[in-house]
Amino acid sequence: MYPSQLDTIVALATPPGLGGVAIVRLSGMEALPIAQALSGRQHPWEPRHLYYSPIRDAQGQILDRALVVYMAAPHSYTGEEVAEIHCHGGMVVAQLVIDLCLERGARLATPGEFTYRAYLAGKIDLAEAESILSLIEARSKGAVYLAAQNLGGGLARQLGGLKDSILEIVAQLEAQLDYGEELESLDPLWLKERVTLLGREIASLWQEAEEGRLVVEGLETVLVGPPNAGKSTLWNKLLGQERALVTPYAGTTRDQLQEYLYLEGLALHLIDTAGLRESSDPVESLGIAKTREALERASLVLVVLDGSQELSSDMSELLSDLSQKPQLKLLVVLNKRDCGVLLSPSDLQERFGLTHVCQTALKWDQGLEGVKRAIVELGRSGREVSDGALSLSQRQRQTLLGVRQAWDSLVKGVQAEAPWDCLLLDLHQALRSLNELTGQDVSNEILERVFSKFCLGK
Ligand SMILES: Nc1nc2c(ncn2[C@@H]2O[C@H](COP(=O)(O)OP(=O)(O)OP(=O)(O)O)[C@@H](O)[C@H]2O)c(=O)[nH]1
Ligand SMILES: [Mg+2]
Repeated sequence: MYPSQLDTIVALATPPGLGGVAIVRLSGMEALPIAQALSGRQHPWEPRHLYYSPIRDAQGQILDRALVVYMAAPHSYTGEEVAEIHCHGGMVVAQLVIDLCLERGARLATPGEFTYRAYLAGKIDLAEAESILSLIEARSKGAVYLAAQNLGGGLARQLGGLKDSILEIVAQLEAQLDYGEELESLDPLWLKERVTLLGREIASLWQEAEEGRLVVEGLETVLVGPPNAGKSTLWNKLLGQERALVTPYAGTTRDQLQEYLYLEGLALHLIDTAGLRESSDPVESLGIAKTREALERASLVLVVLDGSQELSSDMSELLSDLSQKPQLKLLVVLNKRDCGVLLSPSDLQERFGLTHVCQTALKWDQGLEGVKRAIVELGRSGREVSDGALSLSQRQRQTLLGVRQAWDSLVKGVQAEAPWDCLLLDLHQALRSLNELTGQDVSNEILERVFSKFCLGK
């Protein structure tokens, strides 16, 4: 997948562009000789000591003064010889330093190659590599802490106990198959109890992963309503910035706008949509079709209505549809209170069995706090209490689903008193999926997929 692992690789470890400092990172056998050549400093090179050195080009001309550090194998991120040159940030300096490294025999690293080498050297397992990616991509404080839990092999440890328990059942069943006559027969009650107990553990892992997904991705929250009701006004006010266009003309928003919002620790993926109405304008109609798609995916819907107007039959239909979806959290905002009140919260609550209705005059900042409180209350409600949250990549969630499915099939088998070898098939499948989850048993294709997501220089 990657070009030769024997090469010394180089890349910018910090984001490109203007900045105080840029770090050029080298890994491989030639890392130290190249750093020595560039800095003109032969020895001593104490590992992990920063040396302040001029950096010279091939003609001996100084192009920067930098801090250079060397990390001896195997005590480095990649487990190899590593050197880092902390030069001045900017568009050109770091690129020139990289060019000098290339001239001296290094090769440009491919995205994720440093972390891939760390994985090959056994410095980190695949689950840790994925957590490093989650950490880099984290958009909230919660997501950072969650990803950090898995660094240092946390996930493998957490799942180790479950794996041992499954292996214990496997050992018992295999012994029965191989030496059945010589052994005391297995107590079916013991088996049933173990399988039920571990099933509960797997279900709670799933719950924790869902909780984690919510922290990382945010609750899918969609603003809908008729045109001109004030959806974009609300979207802007919640985010505290004038991002969406707000005009007195109905049909202003067409493309969906999305942002992440954090309210009292609750992460929301907040989507502003085109107002729902019959429209002959083809562009607006496309926007409206997208609104309907977003509604299908939503976990929380904020229906924004102009409370100074009668409820239209469209909106009445929408409210009765949405209020019948059992999993959906629904908040109705009756806006434009300053223009009069034709829709009262109690009336709507009664008609549609709604729990959360707010009255606002968003243009004048009235009622915004109430909307925020209702969002937090709804966002937190109905979430099953679990011990914690688990940060899993999409790939890992998929494998955890595999564990669940194998276990469901096992439970059915145990209930139907299926033969031991049938039960063993499910148990082995669950183990395979668990190993895949922690990255102990993965194909090259999966490795490639994981590492290709990294940015250059990581
Ligand atoms: N009087 C009054 N006007 C408001 C209030 N909230 C929003 N408006 C105005 O209503 C108009 C429409 O607001 P938007 O936020 O663009 O409405 P929208 O629902 O996003 O509209 P579309 O994107 O066209 O679907 C703008 O002129 C706002 O300034 C309010 O509480 N009172
Ligand atoms: Mg709008």
